[in-house]
Amino acid sequence: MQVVLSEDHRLHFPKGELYGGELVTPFERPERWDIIVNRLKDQGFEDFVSPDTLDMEPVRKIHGRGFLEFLESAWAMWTAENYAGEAIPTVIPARRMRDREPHHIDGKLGYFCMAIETAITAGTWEAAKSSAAVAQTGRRLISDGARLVFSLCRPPGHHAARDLYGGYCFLNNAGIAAQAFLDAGAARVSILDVDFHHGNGTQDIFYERADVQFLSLHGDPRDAFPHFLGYADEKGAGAGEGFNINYPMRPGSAYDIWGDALEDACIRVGEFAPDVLVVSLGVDTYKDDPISFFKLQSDDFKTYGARIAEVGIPTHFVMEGGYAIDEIGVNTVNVLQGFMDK
Ligand code: OKP
Ligand code: ZN
Repeated sequence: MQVVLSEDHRLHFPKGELYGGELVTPFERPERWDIIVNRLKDQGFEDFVSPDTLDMEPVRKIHGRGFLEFLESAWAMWTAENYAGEAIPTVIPARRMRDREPHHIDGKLGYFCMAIETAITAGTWEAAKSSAAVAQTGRRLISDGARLVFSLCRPPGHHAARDLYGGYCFLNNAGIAAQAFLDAGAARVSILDVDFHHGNGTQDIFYERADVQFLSLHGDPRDAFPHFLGYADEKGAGAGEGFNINYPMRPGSAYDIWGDALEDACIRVGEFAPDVLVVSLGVDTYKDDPISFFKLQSDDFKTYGARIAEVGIPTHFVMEGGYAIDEIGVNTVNVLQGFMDK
């Protein structure tokens, strides 16, 4: 199994995340990557591939131009104000306000943000681009014939919408990979999002498209972040009608419930018959995850990796979340080993 990764993820490490009214060390931190790499090495995976240079073309197809310009310039605009801390919005365009991009960085941050726990720092844009390049390179390896590739993206991507960042995400890595597969000749791509949180960004990007099927297993939005998307009645619109499938689940859900949702999702992927399956792989479904409420055990990750393999389609795993740091390596690699052992 080839694993694509880049040390450049370290360029993004904010000191603060607004959590419970305090600035805490972010749950999404560089150490997550180190622990996954250590587990991969322990288990004999050493086929590490560095990313190719980022191709902005698929990025521009799924993200808005103004949004990309904002991400690129946000830190410079923030420091130009002589602010002492990291870039966090304070004002949000809430209901009945105007949908216009302001000039001032305080306004721009709110305009492009979907959740304010996520700070922008000096290295954020470079790290976000390296993460997208990792996903693009995984795409190339699958197009070159691999049955399985793991793109160890960091920062994650599935909350990043066409023109929104937040939830630790800036560029939608899985979406960029899916778009690149289509650009390389694929007719259809499925994105299966098994992260605990709803992949609102990926859903948003492909909601009206028939060439990308999106399926997400996640905590019920009434109880779980991102709270404002991810209900079961969101089924796609226009040409995309029927190609968006959500599986919200209640607090405390364990593998008996989660595995049934995965079973249904795998059947739906089989019916769609994509050329490639992109898996947004978050392991925050684990029972001890500090910010999530599902109850998967470490062995369940092997079980579901094997079930995904049974779909029988070339599969590109793209890393998303997982914050039980001590077990993030075991749980992530269990999915990949479950897939390979099938
Ligand atoms: C990113 B990914 C819960 C606060 C949630 C943000 C979570 C972002 C998750 N009390 N804060 O999907 O793993
Ligand atoms: Zn998550």
